[in-house]
Amino acid sequence: MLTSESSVLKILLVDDSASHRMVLAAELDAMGHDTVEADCAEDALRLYKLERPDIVLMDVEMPGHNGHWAAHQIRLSDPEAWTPIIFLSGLARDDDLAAGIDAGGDDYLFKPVSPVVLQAKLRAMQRLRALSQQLLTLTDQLRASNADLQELSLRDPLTGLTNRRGLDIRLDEELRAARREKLPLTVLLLDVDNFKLYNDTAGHLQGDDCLRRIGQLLAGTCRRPRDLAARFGGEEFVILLPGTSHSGAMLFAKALRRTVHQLALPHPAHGGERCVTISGGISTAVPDGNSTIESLLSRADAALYTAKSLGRDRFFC
Ligand code: GH3
Ligand code: MG
Ligand code: MG
Ligand code: MG
Ligand code: MG
Repeated sequence: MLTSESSVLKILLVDDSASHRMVLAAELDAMGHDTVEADCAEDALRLYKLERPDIVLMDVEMPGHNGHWAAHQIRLSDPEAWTPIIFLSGLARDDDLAAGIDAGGDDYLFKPVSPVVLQAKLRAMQRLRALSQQLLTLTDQLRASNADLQELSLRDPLTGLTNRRGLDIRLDEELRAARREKLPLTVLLLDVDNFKLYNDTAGHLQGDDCLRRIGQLLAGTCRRPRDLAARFGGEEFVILLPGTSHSGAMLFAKALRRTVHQLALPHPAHGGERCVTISGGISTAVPDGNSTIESLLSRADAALYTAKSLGRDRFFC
C-alpha cells in the first residue's frame, strides 16, 4: 500500500536556528504538512514522545546535546516502531553524513536544501514508513495467531476441555508446586462405564454427545482456580485437585458420583431404564523426590481397574 504518499505528515522540525526553522516550516506548510518545532535536542525528545510525529527533520549542531544524541534517544525510546529521521545540516563533509547515518539517521541532507529535494525525500520516507507499519501489523497478527494456535493445541475439540498435552503440562507444574509447598495432590482417573455398548446401541455421534455432556459436567465440578478437568483420551477423563487431601478427594468423588446420577443420561443399551455412570480411581500423594506423574497416574489407573472389577459406578483409591 503506497497510496499514502501524498497524505499530510506531522513533521517534527528540530533546529536551534529560529530563522532556519521559519524558512523550513513555511516550506513544509506550503507542501500541506503539519509542523511541530523544537529548538534543542532535549525538547526534540520530549516533543517526539508527546506528538508521535510521522517524520523527524533534525539539525546536527545545537547547544547542549546535538542532533546525533537526539536521534539515538528517539531510537532507544521507541524500539518497536520506526520513525524516519532525516538530518539537515550545514556539516557537509562525507564523514559528517556517515556519522549522521551511524547515529540513527535514515538520510542526511546538506543545508541549504531545495524544497523539491526535501519533498522528494519526504515521499521516499513515507513509502518506507508505510512498509514498516505493514510489517508491524503483520507481526501483531502473527503473534495473535500463534497464541490462538498454542491455545488450540492444548484443547480437546470434542469436549472443549484441556487435552492430554495440556494435562501433561499442568500435571508437571502441579507436581513441582506440591513438592515445593509440601501439599497433597489428588488425581482422579475417570472412565465412562460400558461406553462401547453405548456407542454400539446409539451410534458414535450420540456417543460423542454423551462425552460432551460428561465433559461439561466435569468442568462444572472444578470450583477452585487450580482444579482442572481434562480429557485423558477416549472415554477417560482426569480431574486434578491441587492441595486436596485423601479425605477431601473422597468427598469430591462422592459428590461427583451424585452429580452424574443427577444428570441422568439414559444409557441406550438398557432401553433407557439405566443411566450413564462413571467409575474412578483416586490417587492422592504429598509428592517427594521420588514421585512422578507416571506413578500418580498408574496408582489412579490401578484403583480404576479395581473400581471396574467391583461392579462399576464407584470410586476406589
Ligand atoms: P468399561 O465399563 O469397562 O469402561 O467398558 P467400556 O465399554 O466403557 O470400555 P471400552 O474401553 O471397551 O470402550 C470404550 C469405548 O469408547 C470404545 C471407543 O470406541 C469409545 N470411544 C473412545 N473415544 C470416543 C469418542 O471420541 N467418541 C465416541 N463416540 N466414542 C469413543
Ligand atoms: Mg544548528
Ligand atoms: Mg476406557
Ligand atoms: Mg476399557
Ligand atoms: Mg469405559
